[in-house]
Amino acid sequence: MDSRNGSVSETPLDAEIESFFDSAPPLKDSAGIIKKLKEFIEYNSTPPGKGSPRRVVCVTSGGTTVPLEQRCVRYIDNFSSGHRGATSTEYFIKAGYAVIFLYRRGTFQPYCQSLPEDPLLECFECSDDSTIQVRQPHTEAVKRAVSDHHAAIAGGHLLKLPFTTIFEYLQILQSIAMSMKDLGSLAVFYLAAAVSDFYVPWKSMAEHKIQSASGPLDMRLVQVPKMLSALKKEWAPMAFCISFKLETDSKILLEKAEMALKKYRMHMVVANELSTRKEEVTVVTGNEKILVCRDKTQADSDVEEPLIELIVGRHSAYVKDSDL
Ligand code: 9Z3
Repeated sequence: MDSRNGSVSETPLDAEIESFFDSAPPLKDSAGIIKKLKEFIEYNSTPPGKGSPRRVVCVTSGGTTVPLEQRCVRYIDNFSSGHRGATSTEYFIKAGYAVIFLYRRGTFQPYCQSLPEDPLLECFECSDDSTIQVRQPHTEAVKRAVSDHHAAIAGGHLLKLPFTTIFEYLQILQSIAMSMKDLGSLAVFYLAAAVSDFYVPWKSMAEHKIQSASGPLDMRLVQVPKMLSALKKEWAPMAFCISFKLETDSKILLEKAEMALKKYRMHMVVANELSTRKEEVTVVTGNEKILVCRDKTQADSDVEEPLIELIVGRHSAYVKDSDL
């Protein structure tokens, strides 16, 4: 029996997923996260002023870590700066969506693109009377970042939830999906986070720092169960789902993306190659492959703007179809 949703597990996949969650370390402040999600979704389902319910998108961003020790000193990481997720979040909000931003701690944040790498130390200075002020070249960028970010949070358009490990990521994703279930087709998943394929189960993980004196390290990683199937089948079956496929070998990229589309019954798979990911992506759907490019005539353009425009259009058609 799955204690989380009361359903009986029949397939091996369900059993794998159940065992992943059962053996994961307990999520810190799980009740607090669920409360925040409930309030955010309730607020956006009946926004003030008798507006119609807002569409809600869960944007995942950044890479998950796989701890090698329970008192973690070492871990395996997945590459992702968080740029795709943070930028896409801004465009979704601009298009009227409420965004649940599930992000890796320390990665790019929405509205902070124009800030320098170390904003606190580079943007601010102490004046003679000890007040803190923004340094001249950064004034506009800081104003924009702070006001847009605060407006998104205060207006109930943005909820930010951080993760570090694969355990935290999947536990929070499950809570988000289950809280979004009742939104039906108004719910969207935009899964840009780079998620580990392999992990060390908590129970077989060394408690203390692994000692190098014992010679070469021999360690068994097991496969992370395919949560996209659970998301589609059980957690939020009516949601519009977009996953990402990342490869470094362009020859296999589209084939792998098509496989993912079919296997996990995604509505769209965004295929990208590591070295060109900021220039172009190919959106794979059931019957199309759509190349989406950054407008190269504009220096500060990005590929996320046309990508989110395409997704919003397709999602609108999906919502309309589901209403019939
Ligand atoms: C992506 O492919 C993202 O577009 C990037 C964005 C991580 C490349 P950045 O954060 O880069 O802007 O630096 N995300 C998904 C990567 C992934 O792990 N996909 C899995 C796979 O390819 C499926 S969930 O097998």
